[in-house]
Amino acid sequence: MEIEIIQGNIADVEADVIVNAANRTLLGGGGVDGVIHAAAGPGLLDECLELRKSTYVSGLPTGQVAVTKAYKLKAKHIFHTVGPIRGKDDLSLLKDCYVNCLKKAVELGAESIAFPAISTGAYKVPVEYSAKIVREILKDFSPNMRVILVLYRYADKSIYDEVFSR
Ligand code: AR6
Repeated sequence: MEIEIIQGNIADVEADVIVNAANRTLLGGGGVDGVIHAAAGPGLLDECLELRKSTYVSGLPTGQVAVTKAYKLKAKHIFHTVGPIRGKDDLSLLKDCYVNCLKKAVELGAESIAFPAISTGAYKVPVEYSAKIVREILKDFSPNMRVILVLYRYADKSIYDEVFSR
């Protein structure tokens, strides 16, 4: 496994899988979710609406993953996952987001996957907590895959770099 930590906009990253930090409704929002929907185009919202009618009638539960096509993104799939909200949910569910995405990526034969720092924006989870969880998970993950961790803020990339250098 190859781990890359980069600063940038996740919608510009080339990878088989782009992970979206979604919300339960699957119908879009701000942050990463807004950027991914805007870059992918309207087909994505249509597919999400269909998923809500068929598979996730009461919304996507925190920690689980829903797969859609990638539309105009340079990817094969978008994985939508909902992180825990600080002060409301059990933060250990953040681990489920990453583990379930990685398992699904293996299942689909993906060779690369790009993650944002799920829950560290609107959902207020500290970036250092996120970095430690992600590092723990990736330490135990053996499949031959390129994992790209995309941080939007330079300060957040520095925190990830520091935690991964320990
Ligand atoms: N590329 C990579 N990372 C980004 C980008 C980008 N273009 N834009 C922001 N970030 P957030 P959450 C960083 O709020 O905390 C949405 O409204 C950002 O700096 O996108 O899981 C959804 O619809 C932060 O570090 O996701 C949900 O309602 C990280 O991505 C809710 O927000 C996550 O920030 C989900 O909140």
